[in-house]
Amino acid sequence: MGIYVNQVGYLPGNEKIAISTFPCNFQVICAEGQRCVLDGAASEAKDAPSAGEKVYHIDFSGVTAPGSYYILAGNGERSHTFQIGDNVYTDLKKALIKALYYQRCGCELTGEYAGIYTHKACHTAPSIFLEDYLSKKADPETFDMTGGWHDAGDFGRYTSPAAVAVAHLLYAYEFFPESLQMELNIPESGNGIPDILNECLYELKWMLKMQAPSGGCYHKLTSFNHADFVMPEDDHAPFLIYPISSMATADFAAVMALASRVYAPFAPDFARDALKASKKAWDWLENNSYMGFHNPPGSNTGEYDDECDLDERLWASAELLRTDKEHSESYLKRLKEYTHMPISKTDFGWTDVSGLATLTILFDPSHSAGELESSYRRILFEEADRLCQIQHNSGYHLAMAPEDFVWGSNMVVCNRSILLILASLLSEGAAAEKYKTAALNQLHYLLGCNALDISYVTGFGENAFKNPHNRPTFADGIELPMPGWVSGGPFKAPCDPAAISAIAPGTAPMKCYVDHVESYSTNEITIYWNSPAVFMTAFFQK
Ligand code: G3I
Ligand code: 9MR
Ligand code: ZN
Repeated sequence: MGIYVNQVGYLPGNEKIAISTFPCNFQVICAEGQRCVLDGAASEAKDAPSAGEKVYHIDFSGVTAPGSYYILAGNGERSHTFQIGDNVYTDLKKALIKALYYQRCGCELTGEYAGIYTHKACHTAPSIFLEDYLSKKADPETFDMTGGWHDAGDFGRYTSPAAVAVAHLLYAYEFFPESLQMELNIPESGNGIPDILNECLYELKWMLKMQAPSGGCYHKLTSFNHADFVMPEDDHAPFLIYPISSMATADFAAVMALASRVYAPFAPDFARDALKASKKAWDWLENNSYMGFHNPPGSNTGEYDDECDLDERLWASAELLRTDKEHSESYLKRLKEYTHMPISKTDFGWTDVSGLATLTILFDPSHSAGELESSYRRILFEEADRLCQIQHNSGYHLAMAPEDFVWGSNMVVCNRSILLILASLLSEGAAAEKYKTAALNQLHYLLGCNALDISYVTGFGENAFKNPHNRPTFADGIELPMPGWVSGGPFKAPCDPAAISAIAPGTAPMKCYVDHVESYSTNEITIYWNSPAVFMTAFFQK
């Protein structure tokens, strides 16, 4: 039994709906002074199929005065305390980005910037090719592959996830620059470049090392097997350069084109290098067909396997078309071809990046895609309306059907918010409001308006999760995890031992989660689960 709210809070003018699991009369209590500022009755029952229960809506949109509040039911049940205010998501937005700094690999994190979450320089040894490692070659060629962000709770660095994470952040900056000017207290702070771009540059510079002389990009840089649960500087396994994949190459081409645009005013030399690297990757793509990736036998680091590279190629063609005006014709030709392939156009995750193509096509100020634009617009709105419909039927006002609770479901939650934000930006009046509210509902879910009454961002909310599957969190001896991390969240088919033993078979998808440090399938953190949350908060918290 419970009453669930966004534990961080609400902006004054927005719709505010708490979810109760029982019918009730309620009061909204202002925590300072314990005054009741609104009372009423919850709605009639609504089905919540993903949670396997009925729920009741408590609409308290009428409360707009800044302050701390909670909701009290007639039977004495109460919600967590939350805030109403103009800046409720300001600290959250900053922490979601700062979290990436803690993933920096190859350098020391000092107390000056990392507070208590310091670590020594890690993974600084030169790397060798996987094949040389496997054949135990006597004197293998070595490469400096240092830098970048640890992908997740593991120390691997993978090209496609890196590209997607950086893309979410750079697009967020392109859309909402006024919202992303804050300093993050990182080593580069104060150098005249917005810190979000400073942080992304750390990753992008590493990514440039992942391009082979042929123009193709290596799929990943990891040890052969995952490290034990140690601090990164205590992981001394060799980091290996795995083969090229066409997904990695296309994602690289796309994000480097985007980066060359975004960094042009701030770091012109880097912007030039990025465009050059992007075009080189494009040439490789033009000369090579699908090149997939699977781990060799015995290797268990992240696979990020993908049977289809057309969405990645689509995104690369769309980004280069927008950025590199010199070769528009060849990009447009490919963009037309990929557009007609039977692939999604509305996803924003590492497996399917097609939505990033849609985004860049629809918001390209020079409308380089010409007549193709209208079909992308139609597809975007079809998907936005489908998501609104799912929300309407979900009980929790969440655009997630039971089957959508995959590994990393919180990424799907955030990515769908991005799509709804785009629909809002492309609409006017009541339609724009409708999509905006729907996008915001996804954030409410993430921050506590869910069947487990939990905030899926560390350090934000009275009942925020505390035990991410993250090696430093386990090994650093510090009680609380770094703030600002998004958990992967409920997974309908949990598959790690910790989750399997904690979650009874038949549990409803929205409840298939355990806040346990060993649960990699429900409670890991990744760079590309934080990045869409940055996009979302940058839109709502200007
Ligand atoms: O592609 C199928 C889709 O066709 C199907 O409808 C759907 C239904 O479940 O499954 C889809 O595949 C899923 C795939 O992700 C793509 O979403 C797999 O079931 C699912 O197991 C897979 O999970 C991935 C997981 O690695 C295991 O491979 C996560 O997305 C991915 O985020 C995660 O990544 C790991 C890295 O390997 C290592 N670093 C940490 C990171 C986070 O846990
Ligand atoms: O810690 C690893 C996590 O980052 C990955 O997402 C996950 C799936 O690849 O694997 C985790 O590592 C586990 C390994 O796969 C099996 N032995 C236990 C490891 C730590 O729990
Ligand atoms: Zn490292």
